Amino acid sequence: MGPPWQTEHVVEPRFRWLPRDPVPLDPAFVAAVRERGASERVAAILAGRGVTDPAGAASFFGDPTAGLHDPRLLPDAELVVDRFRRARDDGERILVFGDFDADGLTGLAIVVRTCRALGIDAVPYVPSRLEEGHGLSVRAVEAARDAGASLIVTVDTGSTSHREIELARAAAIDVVVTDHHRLPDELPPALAVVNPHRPEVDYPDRRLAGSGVAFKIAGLLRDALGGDAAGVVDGVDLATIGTVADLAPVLGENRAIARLGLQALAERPRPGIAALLAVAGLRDRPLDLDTIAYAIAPRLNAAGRIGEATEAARLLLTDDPAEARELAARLEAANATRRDLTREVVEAARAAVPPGDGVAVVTRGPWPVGIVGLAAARLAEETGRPAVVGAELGSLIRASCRSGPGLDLAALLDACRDLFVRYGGHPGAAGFEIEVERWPVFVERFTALVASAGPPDPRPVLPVDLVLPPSRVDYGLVRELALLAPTGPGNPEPLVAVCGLEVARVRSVNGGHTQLVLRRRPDVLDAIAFGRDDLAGRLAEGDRVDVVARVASRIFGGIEALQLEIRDLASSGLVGELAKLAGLAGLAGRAGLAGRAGPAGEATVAGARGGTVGGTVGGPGAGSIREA
Ligand SMILES: [Mn+2]
Repeated sequence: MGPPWQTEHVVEPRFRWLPRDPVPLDPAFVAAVRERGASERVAAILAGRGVTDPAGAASFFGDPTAGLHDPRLLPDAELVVDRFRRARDDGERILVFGDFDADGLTGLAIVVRTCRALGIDAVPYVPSRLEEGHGLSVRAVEAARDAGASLIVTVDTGSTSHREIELARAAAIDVVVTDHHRLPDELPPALAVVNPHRPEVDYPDRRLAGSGVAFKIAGLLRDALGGDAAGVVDGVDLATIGTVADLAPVLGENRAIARLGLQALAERPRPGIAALLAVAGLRDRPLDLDTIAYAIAPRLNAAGRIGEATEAARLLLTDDPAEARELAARLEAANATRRDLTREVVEAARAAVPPGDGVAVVTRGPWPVGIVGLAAARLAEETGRPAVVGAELGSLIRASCRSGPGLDLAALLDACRDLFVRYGGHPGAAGFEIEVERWPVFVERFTALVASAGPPDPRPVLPVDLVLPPSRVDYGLVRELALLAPTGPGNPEPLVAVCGLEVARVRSVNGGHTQLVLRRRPDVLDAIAFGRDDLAGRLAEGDRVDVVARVASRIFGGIEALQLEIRDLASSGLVGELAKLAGLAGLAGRAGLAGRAGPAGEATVAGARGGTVGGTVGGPGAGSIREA
């Protein structure tokens, strides 16, 4: 067979396959990983994710409770304990103020439940996204005063609420800030600021989400004030939901939280979560972090996006199954509305800015503020260009911006700062508020800035963890990669590039998928490409392909079988970087030769993405673990 450009069935990759840069591996680290039943290739993947030493390996694979740090290491921990003790002893009322997203709501539920368990009167308060926005609100301070609360505890927010905290102080209300967002140079004037980002504090892990900080506070209070309840791990299920919803990396202490949380969710789901899973039709499915990210979090967020998030807070606080069912049904309805509205906004934006028109998608309309971020994300993904979607609010427009890699939105907005009422964000996601009459000036300047930044590669990146010859795809690999679970943000599902497979059978299956049988010598591998019904028409028997896939093992009729869940597919040799790696690893053989004989048949790549691609060839023994 000739090179791929001479065949009829050339399939281009849809993604930019990005093998990770190699990083040198500490032999002690590799030894620690081997002790846990994994090989050097898993060590290489972990190193690429920032886990590089024996202690890191121990916490990654070891008992998760050992991965929880002492909450007394948190900044202002002692102040917090003293203030809550006084609140309990004096019968004070506390207003717990949580942000309206899933991280804030779960954190709020943790703190309120802990207070109540300790005999402290706690009132939950969730701000309105539309009317109060982010941060401690003046309205909440007034509500605290009216309710006779003498202490406000913020959750997942408050680090920049200097003015509102001053207001509370003027009303003789103490404020304890618990948060995980970046701190400004000047700390807010609160009684205590529990934020792992405080520069002078050496908390062992700064990656906690807002609900993670709340979970730590709960442990701190139970240990200090809880008597019999000291040492009890409670609320870890809620912290897991908040952590994953906030896309905090599931590594370090967050991984410990996630492992304990998944266990708690499976063994004793609280009524609100059980009801939410039931209305989503997911009650009997095994629960993983994807279920949280794609089913639980959007439903908790939906109420805040199209109405008031208070209902979601009530769902997390209730112990009554009947109330939970009723609230879950309402969230389900809110989620359906959210979905319809997002579709409407995306369609309206598409009509206003035809695809292929201009360097960026910039549009505005009378849309809910809770929806424009979702719409911008969808448009950016669809078009491969930055998207700005504005919600018109009288004389103001509140806009959300989204972009793929290669463009720094925060820097772009910085260059337009003189036009905004306020703005902020990250490279990939940002937002601003602007007066209506300044919008045209913004649009002109923003598109000029995007244009001068040059054309981005519209193809999204697909990180590749391992490059393997077909012969190395086996049950040993499946078992080893399973040790990385639970996977999620920061610790994604490992993807393997398998080079030089031959299409033995291809057919489309119901639901818009393509099923393949891929030949390697002497046997075949089953494969499925979800959402890629185009492949059935473009591939034919005998075509040679490279794939990037998740390696799964499925039980069909009592028999275990390997299955490649294909994330992307290309005609063999089209992805030059892989060919180079494959060549290094001795996979160049196109006639079904699966690498040179011997153990050096595998390229492990690890490390930060980007830059030049070079492979570390697995040394002697690298591929020999559990090889059949
Ligand atoms: Mn958060």
